Amino acid sequence: PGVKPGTAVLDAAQAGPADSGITVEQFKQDYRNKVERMYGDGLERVSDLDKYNALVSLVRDYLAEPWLNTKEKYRRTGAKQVYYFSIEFLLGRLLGSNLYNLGLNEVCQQALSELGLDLRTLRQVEEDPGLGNGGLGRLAACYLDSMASLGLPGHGMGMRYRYGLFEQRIVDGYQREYADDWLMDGFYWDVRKPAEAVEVRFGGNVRIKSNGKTQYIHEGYETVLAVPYDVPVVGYRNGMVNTLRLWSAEARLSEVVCAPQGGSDCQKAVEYSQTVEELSNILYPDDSTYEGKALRLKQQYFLVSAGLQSIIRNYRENNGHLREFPHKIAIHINDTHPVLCIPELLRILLDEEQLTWEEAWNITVQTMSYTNHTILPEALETWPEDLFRTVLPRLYLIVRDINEYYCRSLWEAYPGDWDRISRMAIISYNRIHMAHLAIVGCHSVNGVAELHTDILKNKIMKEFCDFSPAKFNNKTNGVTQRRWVSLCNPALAQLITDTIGPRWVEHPQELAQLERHSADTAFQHHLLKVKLQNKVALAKYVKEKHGITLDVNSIFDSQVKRIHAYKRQTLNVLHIMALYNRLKENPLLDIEPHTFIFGGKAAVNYHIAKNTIKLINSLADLVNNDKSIRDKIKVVFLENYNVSLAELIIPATDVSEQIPTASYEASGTGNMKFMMNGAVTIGTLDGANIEIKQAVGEDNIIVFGLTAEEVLAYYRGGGYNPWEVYQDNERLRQVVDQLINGFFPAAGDLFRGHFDSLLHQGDHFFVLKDFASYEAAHQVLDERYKDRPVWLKMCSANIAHSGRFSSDRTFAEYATDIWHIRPDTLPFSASEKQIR
Ligand code: GPQ
Repeated sequence: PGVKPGTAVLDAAQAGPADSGITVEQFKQDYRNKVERMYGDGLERVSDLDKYNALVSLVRDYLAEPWLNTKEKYRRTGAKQVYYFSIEFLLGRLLGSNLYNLGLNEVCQQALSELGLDLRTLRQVEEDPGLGNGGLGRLAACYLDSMASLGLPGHGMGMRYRYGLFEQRIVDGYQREYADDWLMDGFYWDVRKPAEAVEVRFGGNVRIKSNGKTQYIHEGYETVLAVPYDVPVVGYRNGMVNTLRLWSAEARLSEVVCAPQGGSDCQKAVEYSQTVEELSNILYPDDSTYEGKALRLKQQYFLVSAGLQSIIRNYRENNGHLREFPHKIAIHINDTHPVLCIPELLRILLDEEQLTWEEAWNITVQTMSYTNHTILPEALETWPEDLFRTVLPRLYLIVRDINEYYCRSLWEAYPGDWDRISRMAIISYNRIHMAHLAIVGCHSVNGVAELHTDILKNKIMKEFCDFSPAKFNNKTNGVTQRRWVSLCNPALAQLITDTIGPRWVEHPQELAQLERHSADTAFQHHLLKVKLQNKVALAKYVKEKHGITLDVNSIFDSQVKRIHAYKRQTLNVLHIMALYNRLKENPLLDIEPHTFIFGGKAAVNYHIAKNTIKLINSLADLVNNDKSIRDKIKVVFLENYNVSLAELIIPATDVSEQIPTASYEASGTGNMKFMMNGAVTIGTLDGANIEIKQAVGEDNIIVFGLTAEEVLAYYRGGGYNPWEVYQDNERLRQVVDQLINGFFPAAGDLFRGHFDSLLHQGDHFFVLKDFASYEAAHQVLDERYKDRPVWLKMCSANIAHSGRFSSDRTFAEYATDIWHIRPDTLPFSASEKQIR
C-alpha cells in the first residue's frame, strides 16, 4: 500500500491535428487562479491532492462549453441518441485521457512544468474509479470513449457505487479484501444533478381497476430517490462531450420521518435511510458463482427505472412523439443485468403513456438491443418468480404477459411441442430467465467474437436462433487505442507516428503500413528500445512496491485478468513448475531468462481461485529465493490489478498469456491490448484469439491446445480421463504431485483442492490435457525469441494488424447494423475539430 502505479506522459511532439486554442500562459494563469479560488491559498502551499483537484476543476471548466454545445447540437439536430446501460463501467483514471482527448495534454504538461510541477505526479493522485469487475466493465468504458470520438451521440447509464470493487492486498501470499473507498477524497469529474432526480418504486401491490379500460394501480410501495451524477465523456479532438450518467440511491430524511416506515423517531429514520442507500453502496464483486440476491435484483431495477424515466422525461421535454421513439432513441443492454429495461419501458408506455399493448411492444422491441458476454451457465441470470413478484409486482405482471404472448407465438410455430416451448419460455419452473426475456424483447442479439456468436447461434441459443434468425449477429469486441496505446505507451505511439505519420491515431487500420517496416533494422532497434524503457518503468514499480528486482533483459510473460478456473492460471503455474524442475535437474540448461507476471482479483467467495493466488505466491517464494537457478526465472504476483496497473504492465510485456479452455472466453480484450503494444500471444483457439490469429497470420502467434469443437465433443461424451494423461507424461506427473507432496514446504494440504480437481474430478477445464502442447508452444516461443530479428518482426506484425481490434471499428458496426445510425448523419463531422 502507498505505492500506486505510475502514469506515462505524452511527448510534446505527439500533438495531434487540432489544438485546443489555450496557450501555455493562459493555462498557467487559469490554474493559479483556480487553486487560489478553491483553497484560499497559494499554489506553493497546497497539497498534491489539492493541486490535483484544482487541475480537474480547471479541465472541467474547459470542457464545459463543448459539453453544453454538444447537448445543444443534439437538441437542435434531433439526432438519434444511444443509451448504453451497463451495471459496470471500469473507467480508469480520467485526467490523462480527458487532457489527451481535449488536445490539452502538451499545453498542460508545459504549463505545469513551468510552475515547477509534474503532470505525471498529479495524474497519480487520482483513484481508479472501481465501478466494475473486469472485461465487461472495461469494455463499456472503451465504448464510451469510441462513441464520443466517432462523433456518435451515445451515452452511458450506470451505477454510482459508493464502494467499488474491493482493494486486493496480498498478506502472507493470500488475497485479503479491503473496502475500495474510492470516493473518500471526492470525485471531481461528476456533477450532481438533484433537480433531475427520479423516484423508483419497490414492493407493494397492484390493484386492477376496470372501467372500460383496464388500469393497473401500484400501491403501498416503497420509494427510493435516484439522484443522477453526470460524468463528461470527451471525444478525441472533435469538440464532442457525451454524458455518462451514474445513479445514486438516496433517502430524503425529511420525508422519511413522516413516512409510515420511519415512524417519528430519528433513529429509525437514519436506519431507514441506510437501508435505502444500501442500494448503491456496493458493486457485487462476484463474476463467478451467481446467487439470486434480492439486493442485486433491486440494484438492477433501480438503474433501469431511473435511467428510462430520465430518458423519457428528456424526450418529452423536447416534444418527442412516442411513435418516433425508436427512430430517436436506441437502448443497448450490456449483458443481462439491465434486461429489466424491456418490461420497464413497457410499463411506462402502458401505464403512464396509455399506449396499447401492440404499440408499446413494437416500440420496445425496435428500441432495445442486447449483447451477450458469456456462455458460462452460472452467469446466465434467472430470478425466482416469488422474489421477482414481491420486489417488482407490476413488472412481474408485464413479464407474465410477455411470456404468454411469446409462448402463444411459439405454439403457432411449433404446435404441440411442449418441451421446446418450456425450454424457450421466459418463465419456467418458477424462475424468470433474463436472457430469454432479452432475446424476445430486443430486435438484435449479438455475441462478442465470431466463435462466441457461433456457439450462441448453434448451441446455447440455437432454438431461439431457429425461431428468429435475423436477430442474431456478431460484433467482435475492440478496445480504444487512445488509452491502450497513445496514453499508456507514449514512446511506442511516437515511434509509430515517426514511422508512418499520425493518421493511425484516428484511423487505426492504417497501422497496417507498419508491416513494410517490420524488418527494418532501425525500426526494430527503436522498438526494442521502447520495450526496454517500459520494462524499466515496470521494474521500478515492482521494486518499490514489492521489493523484488526484475531482470529487464528477461522475457516479460504476463497473465493479468480475473482469477478463474476457466482462464487457467493453473496451467501457467504448472508449466513454470516444470521449467523450474528442469533447471534444478540441469542448472546449465540453456533457456532465456523469464519473468512470469501475474495479476488479478479472485471473487470474494471463490475459494479455489483464492487458493490459486496463494499457489502463485508460494511458487514465487520458492523460485525467487532459490540461488541455484541463478535468476533464470522469476515469478511475481502484482497486487490489486486494476486499469492503472494494466497501463503499466501491458506496454512492458513480451508474451501475452491468453490460455482459457477453448469455448469459455467469449472474447477477451486484454489479448487485444497486449497485441497493440507489440506482445506476442501464446493462446488457445478461443474468443478473439482466433481473430487475432487471422489478422496476424499463424507465424505471428503461438497457438496450442484443444479447439472449442474438441472441448465440446469431450463434454458430449462425458469428459475425458485425466489419469491417462497423468500416467503418460512424467514431467506433468511430477508437477501435479508437487501440489501435495511437500514441494511447497509450508503449504500442507492447501493445494489438495487443485490436485483433486485435476485428477479426481475429471479436470473439467482440460489443464492436464493441454499441458504438453502448452509446454511445446513455450519452447517454440523461446526459439523465436532467441532470434531477435525474427521476434521483433513478430512484435511489429502484431502492432501492424491490431487496427481491426479498435473499439472505433466495433462501434461503427454497432451504429450501422444495430442502432441504424449512419455515420454521415452524425451531428459532428470528422473535420470539425476545434474544442472552442
Ligand atoms: N465478462 Cl457475462 C465479464 O467480464 N463479466 C461478466 O459478467 C460477463 C462477461 C467478459 C467475458 O468473460 C470476456 O470474454 C469478454 O471479453 C468481456 O466480458 C467483454 O465482452
